[in-house]
Amino acid sequence: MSLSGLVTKAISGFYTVDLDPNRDGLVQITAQLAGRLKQEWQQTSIVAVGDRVTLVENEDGTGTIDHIEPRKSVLSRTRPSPTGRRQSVDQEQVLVANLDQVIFVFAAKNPSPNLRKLDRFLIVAEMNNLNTIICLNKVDLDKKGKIRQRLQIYEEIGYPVIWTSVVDDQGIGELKDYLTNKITVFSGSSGVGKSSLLNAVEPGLGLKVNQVSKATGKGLHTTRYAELFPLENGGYVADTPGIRGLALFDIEYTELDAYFREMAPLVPECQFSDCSHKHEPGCAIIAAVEDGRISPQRYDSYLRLRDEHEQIDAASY
Ligand SMILES: Nc1nc2c(ncn2[C@@H]2O[C@H](COP(=O)(O)OP(=O)(O)O)[C@@H](O)[C@H]2O)c(=O)[nH]1
Ligand SMILES: [Mg+2]
Ligand SMILES: [Zn+2]
Repeated sequence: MSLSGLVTKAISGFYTVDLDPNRDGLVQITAQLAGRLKQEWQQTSIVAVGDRVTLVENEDGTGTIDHIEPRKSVLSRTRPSPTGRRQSVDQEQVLVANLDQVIFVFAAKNPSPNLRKLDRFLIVAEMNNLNTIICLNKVDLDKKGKIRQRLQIYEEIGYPVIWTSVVDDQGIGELKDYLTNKITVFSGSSGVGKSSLLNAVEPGLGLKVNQVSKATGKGLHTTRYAELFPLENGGYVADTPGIRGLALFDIEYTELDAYFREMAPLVPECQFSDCSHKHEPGCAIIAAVEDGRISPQRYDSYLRLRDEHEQIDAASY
């Protein structure tokens, strides 16, 4: 019998598949890849959580995956190929496939938010063409609202920002509304409260909440594998392994400006088509920073990333 479903867990070649409704009433199956597919791909990202697959049930009750549907979206460590999954397979390391959105979680305190890091995350999201939501958790620790204020610029440039506190039960309902019927990836440094938020949204999940080290203010453990957890009201969430590995090693410094939402539309107005926006005359970005349309903090992030990537580029020749 041919079955279809969604891969919710992937560990060393064994895949857990949540099955679509079927004649036998099977709900979930553990499956491996057909040998033919393994040979075809020779890669770790052949199947990722979030992939839709078809499979056959074996006599011993396990499954064999014989087809993987093309991906609608991915969260990968590297740039996805615009022509689909086949060509990019050499470089692409997919963490989650077919996600609808990513929620970047920061804490108001313990650990303090690193907005530089947020700007990096946002570039990864823009590169992957993902809907992005920013969640500032632990707002109970932001008594004076200082951190909230610092995050307001992200709302101004069009990213939804949710303010939450697991302790004070703030914003949990709003967060829940965002998750319904979607595949959502939670990302952010260890210790910001991702597992706590997911447990608050869906008490049945029982995700392990980590201790934060008193000495460093950082989380002690990270979730090791990406796994999709089903939500009662429909949808799935993934509590990804620390996103530390989401480096921007596959990006050209000349295209960085395209991934800053508020800069991209202004770039064609620069006098020089190869404008670096660092010092050129007639630069539309510099003009926008000067008259307050672009935040100095975001511009500074751009400059730092640009320098960083120019150096990476120079070092690779
Ligand atoms: N004050 C405060 N602490 C929180 C909040 N959410 C989580 N924490 C604490 O932060 C620590 C790390 O939480 P955890 O969910 O494991 O973070 P994760 O590593 O991102 O999954 C734990 O000690 C939680 O109890 C919050 O809204 N306010
Ligand atoms: Mg966690
Ligand atoms: Zn310019």
